Parts: sequence; C-alpha cells; structure tokens
Amino acid sequence: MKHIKNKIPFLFLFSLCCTLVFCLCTQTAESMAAAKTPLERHGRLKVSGSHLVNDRDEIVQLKGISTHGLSWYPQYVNKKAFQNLRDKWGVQVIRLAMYTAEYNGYCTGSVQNKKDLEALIDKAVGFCDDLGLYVIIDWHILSDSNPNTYKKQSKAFFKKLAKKYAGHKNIIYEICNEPNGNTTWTQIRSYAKTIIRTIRQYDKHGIIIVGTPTWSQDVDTAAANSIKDKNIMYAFHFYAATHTESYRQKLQEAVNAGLAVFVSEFGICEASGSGRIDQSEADKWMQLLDQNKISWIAWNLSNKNETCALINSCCSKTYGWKRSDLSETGRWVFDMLNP
Ligand code: IDC
Repeated sequence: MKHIKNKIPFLFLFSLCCTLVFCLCTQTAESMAAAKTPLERHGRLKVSGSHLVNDRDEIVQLKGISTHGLSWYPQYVNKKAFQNLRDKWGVQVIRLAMYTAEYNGYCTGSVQNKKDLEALIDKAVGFCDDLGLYVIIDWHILSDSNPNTYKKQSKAFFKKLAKKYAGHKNIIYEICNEPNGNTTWTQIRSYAKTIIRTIRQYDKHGIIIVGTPTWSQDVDTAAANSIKDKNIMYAFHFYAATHTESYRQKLQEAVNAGLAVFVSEFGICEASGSGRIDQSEADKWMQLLDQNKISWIAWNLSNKNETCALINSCCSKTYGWKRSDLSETGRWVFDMLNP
C-alpha cells in the first residue's frame, strides 16, 4: 500500500505531462490544418455533374472577390492586399477583370497597354501562386457585346496564357464576361468551342467558365445545349436590387438540369453598379447559392464612388483595410465570408 502511495505524485505528474503533450500535438495539427492555403486544401479542381469538386472529389464552393477593371485600378494588385483578402476576409479565389473594350481595354488600347495588362496579370498570378489562392482570368467583354467581336485577339490571348500557366493548378479561365445585345447562345457556343480548343492544346485540365446570353443570365439556353467538354462551367451574374425571384428560378432550373454554374460576378445593389442595396434579396440569393454549393465572386475591389465598390471612396489604402474603411457593400461581403 505504502509502495503505491509513494508513486501517486509520480503517476499524477506523468499523466499531466501526457495530457500536455497530447494537447500540444492536437493543437499544432489543428493550427497547421487551419494554416493551409485554399490550394493546399483542395488541390486541382474539376467539374463533376453540376458541381465544382476538389482533388478528393468533395464538393467545393469557392468564394472570392473580383478586381475592378485592371486598367482602372491596377494599384489593388499587390501582395499585401491579396494576403489580407485571404487571411482576414477568408477569400479563396480572386478574379482579375480585364476589360477588352472599355477604358484602356486589351483590344482597344495601345500595344504598350496590352503589354502592361499582361505584366499585371502575371504579377497577380504570381501573388496567387505564392498565397495558394485560386485565380480567375476574366476576358471582360461588355460594350463589345458579342465575344466574336474580338475572337482573334481572344484566341491569341488565351493561347499565350494556357502555354504559360498550364502547369498551375489554380488557374481558371473565364472566356467572355457578359455577352449582351442580340448575341445568341449559338454564337457564344461557337466562340467558346474555338477558345476551349485553343486552351486545351496546352492546358488539358483547367476550369473554363463560359459566359451566357443577356449579361450572363440565360443559363437556361446553355443548359439546353451545353458544351461537351470536361471542366466547363457557365457564368451566371446577378445584382440583387434588380434581379429577383424569376432569375433565381432560372438559375435553379439550370442547376436542376445538371448545368455547372459559377456566379463569377454579383452585386447587392442595382445592375448599374450603383443605386440602392437590397439586403433581403441579397440574403435570398446567398441562401440559394449555399443550398446548391454554387461558387461566387463579389464585384468589386476598388474605392470608386459607386455602390458596388467594396472600399469607401474616401479611403485610399490599397491593403490593410479596417471595417471603417469598407463601404456598405464591403461590410456585407466581409460578413458573408465570415459568418
Ligand atoms: C461597371 C463598373 C463601373 C464601370 C462600368 C464600365 O462597376 O465602375 O464604369 O462597369 O461599363 C456588370 C459588368 C461590370 C459592371 C457591373 C456594374 O460585368 O463590368 O461594372 N455590372 O455595372 N454586369 C452587371 C453589372
């Protein structure tokens, strides 16, 4: 009995040490898991049915932020900003919006402008590589309405990109932001098939997002005649104060029909990018996206004096924003990313 009694303090100390070691180990494992980058967590993405899945075939819902036009606001392409977005906001993907026709657009600006845009994309992709973020390179057609307007330029651009980035697991190609005007799905489909073929010569796996008619909203037409290729997704865009229930139905029906949809741009204000914010419609949209595990990207990272800009127009910081530096849209998006 005495013999055992002598050992009690020792046993107590021993079990305390074991508990401590166990706690330390699990804590480190946990914090290491938490420290993983989005790319380390998910690896190469692919499309399975109507979903985006990771390298373990688990459904992934990517959430992120789009730049404004790269020519307009190049200053937000900096590593600290991207790191803030990843670590403080919880962003997993950044969309690089490169306008083709507006304000120093890739197809309408000077030769030097084209080179500058390519260099900026290269820099941004480098930051995303370093930070393990997914990155969407967006051929942002808008006033040029029909992607066939600059098809030749698009082909050359995506050929260059696919050649350069084929080995990267984090690149997503968005080949026509928002076809509009009278552009039909047949015309977009034919454009897309050419660009997909061009990309696939070099990059066999990368996800490719195809825009849909009427500012990337007619996903029903795409669902009725989708493109037979692997890893293709279709863009659906909405602005919550303008687009409501009937648009949600359209999206849901396309998803039910098996279409893989990516909300590569949305705002919670009016489609003009300004006007009022509709929080209750925005909440309904988020519910739908969550239910269907649809990935989303909020428009836009800038301090432009417009409702959809995430940063207050009086704030000139290009990283390290505090909550008080954010616009109403910015605070809403932050909260969505950090529920
Ligand atoms: C808007 C910008 C605005 C810019 C304009 C150019 O927010 O600062 O002057 O483009 O025409 C879209 C487009 C996107 C628009 C956005 C808001 O993809 O380029 O950005 N929007 O109008 N589709 C629906 C809304």
